[in-house]
Amino acid sequence: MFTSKEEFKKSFTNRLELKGTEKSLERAHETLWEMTCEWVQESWKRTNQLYEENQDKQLYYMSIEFLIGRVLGQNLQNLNFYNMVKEGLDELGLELSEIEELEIEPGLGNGGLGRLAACFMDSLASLELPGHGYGLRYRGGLFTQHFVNGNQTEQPTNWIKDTNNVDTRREDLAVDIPYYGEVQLVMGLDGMRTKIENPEWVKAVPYDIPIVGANGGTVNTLRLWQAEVSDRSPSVGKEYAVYERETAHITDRLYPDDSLETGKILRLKQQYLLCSASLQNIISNHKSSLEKLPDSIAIQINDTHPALAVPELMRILIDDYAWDWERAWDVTTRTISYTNHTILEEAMEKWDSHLIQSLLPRIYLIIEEIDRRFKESLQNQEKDDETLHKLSIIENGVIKMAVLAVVGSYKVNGVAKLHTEILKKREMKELNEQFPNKFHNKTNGITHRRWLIKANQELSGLITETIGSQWMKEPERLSELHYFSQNQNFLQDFQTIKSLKKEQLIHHLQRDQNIIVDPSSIFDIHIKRFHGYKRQLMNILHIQMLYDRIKRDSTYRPYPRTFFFGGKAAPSYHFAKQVIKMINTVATKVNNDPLARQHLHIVFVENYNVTQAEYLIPAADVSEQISTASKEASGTGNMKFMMNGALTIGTFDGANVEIFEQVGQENAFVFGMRAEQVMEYEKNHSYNPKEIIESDVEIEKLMEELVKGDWTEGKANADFIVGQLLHDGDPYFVLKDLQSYAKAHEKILDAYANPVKWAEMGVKNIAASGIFSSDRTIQQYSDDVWHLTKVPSIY
Ligand code: 26Q
Repeated sequence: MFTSKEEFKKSFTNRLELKGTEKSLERAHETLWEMTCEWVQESWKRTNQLYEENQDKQLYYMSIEFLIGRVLGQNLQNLNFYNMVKEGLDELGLELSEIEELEIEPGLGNGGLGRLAACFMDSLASLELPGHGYGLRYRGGLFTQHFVNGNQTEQPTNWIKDTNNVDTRREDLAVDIPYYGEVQLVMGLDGMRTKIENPEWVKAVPYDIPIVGANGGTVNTLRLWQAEVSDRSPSVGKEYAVYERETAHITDRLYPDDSLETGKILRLKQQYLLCSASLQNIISNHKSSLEKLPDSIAIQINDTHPALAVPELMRILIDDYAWDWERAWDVTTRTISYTNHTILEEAMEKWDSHLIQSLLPRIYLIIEEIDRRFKESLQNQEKDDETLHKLSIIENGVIKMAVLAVVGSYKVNGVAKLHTEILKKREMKELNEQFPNKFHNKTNGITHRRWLIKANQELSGLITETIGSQWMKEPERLSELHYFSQNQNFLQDFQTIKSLKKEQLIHHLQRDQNIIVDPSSIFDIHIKRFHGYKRQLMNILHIQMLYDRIKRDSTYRPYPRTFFFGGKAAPSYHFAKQVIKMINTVATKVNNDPLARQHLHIVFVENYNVTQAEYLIPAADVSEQISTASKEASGTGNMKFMMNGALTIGTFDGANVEIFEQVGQENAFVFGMRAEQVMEYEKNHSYNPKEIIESDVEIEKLMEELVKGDWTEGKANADFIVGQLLHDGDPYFVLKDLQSYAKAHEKILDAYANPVKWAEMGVKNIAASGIFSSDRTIQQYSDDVWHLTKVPSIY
């Protein structure tokens, strides 16, 4: 460890020289990486020692995705070395940001759910809480997106290098996972035991990533499993080469679908590998006191993807430790808790019984028994058929993972107030009535260390100069900024920083995509996965309306705006891909029109990921959070924008509701239908988009243009978009909310015309954003669900 810049420079130069005379940026990166790893190593070891000595309760967060983003800069930041290293390198003629650019971010997640898991890891370590992650080490992360002729293309992303990876292989902790085989009863020393005969064994090897908390004192572990061939005999009747290939396949890539792709055997193999390997690993450390498991550990499952943890923990306790069912069920259901992240019916995981039965025969029997006992317990409760249907885990050959997860855990939560209410009152009403104390809300959060301190060092510096540095530890203290929303000097500094962040984004885009953007335009940013309910389509339709108005009305000359889009569509999600194609087509038309381009500019950022988000969010004036009310469980991008002083245009959906509550609706642009209205329309099937078209000339004209193909290239594209809006009944209420959205945009223009007022609103947003730090979320989980004790690091 070093204590001064001079020491760092000396040590860095010595190491660099050892690597040879050629001084490349790559070599500097390698050197800095190795040094950082060494600094982390010491604290990592010490943290683990402390946990072991104190026998502290440990939390294990199981998730099929961890979208951690780049690691080097964040670790330096949390170690409090960032500025010293930056200055030191500067003096050596090296640019830290350029070194950081060499890191390929591990894209081990699709979007919100995976990024949330990463924010939680950061908060756990920063709050000095013993909480670790279990996930999968996909060889290929989320695909790289390129546009060819306006269409999304997908290339594999390989983030793993030959040397200097972020993770360390732990061969010593490898475990074997059984797939297939037959369940048999065998006589053991203590009676009959269940055993799986002739399974196909797969070895799961863990790779550990250190999670460095604020100030570098606590370093927790993110353990990712990789599938490999086992030394045990492979399955009978399968060629070794086939077994080898199939095994490598298991953790070969992340499923690039964030909602739809179910029923795939490979996905099931992934889920079981995660659950079984993690539980074997956990249990091996608690063998001697399994009765006390709920006091010594907590397991949180991130959505239902790791819900097989319930039957797997039962299996281990019953088959490997000869427990009876009741004892095993008691311990299991006091150890596991579950977070739901969706209310979209199609995203609720269901598995074909036959598939589970054949791949995981013992697990299937346990799920069956859980279901049988649960149904038995309901028998004298006089439930109607509809209720029994909602409460069944297995029905008509289908296993409902959400029901399994609720029944098998002691706490279940939604991720924003509105979402939890919808779960309790509608989607999971019967389950909530059955288990009245199980359901609770934990509104999501984001780590302010990555999304403000790291991504916007300039703003973070200004905040510290203004209110001191305590807000970094207690982000709710950002509220002290409220007072400065009336201070002209402060507002001016805030504006200067916003312009600087815009310049930095422009520079980045110019280098990456050769796009030139007007820095004085309003930066209006819509970045997230492409999905019907997120309504990127509504955004682009509104831009078309603006274009028409500019062309038609010579008095309408609005202040210049740049509309940024960013996001990927699941490769099999055709509608989302058509929207991407359409946005690119509209962009070409608008950006090349000599008149329109003075007012409107569309920029579609290719390959949106965590790194791009770190450039985009601090530069935003306007944050687009426009999902159909009731559909977005929470959203977390909304919080990142707010914390960087952007103003939200949004619906009353997910955590937007709480954002508006915190900052006041007068400091945001709220529009559109409420969740109850949407759900009412859905229930009664009473929404007819044709009525909107017929009663609104502007929308009618827009639809005519769409039908004619004015805004699309090729007939297929027009047919798809028009088809969804007209023939499929506009399932996401795009046309219904369009005018209300347009009015909210008008208000944005009015407000922006007064720059001081605009800045004031931005500062009020920052001041009200502290509650959305994931530190608050994690503290609430710890208080209400996990009951962890802080383990102060020695620093
Ligand atoms: C399921 C089965 C097969 C293949 C893939 C999947 C799958 C994968 C990922 C299903 C869902 C996801 C991800 C869901 C997700 O990201 N949900 C988001 O979670 C955020 C964190 O809570 C919320 O803020 C968002 O509102 C929610 O959409």
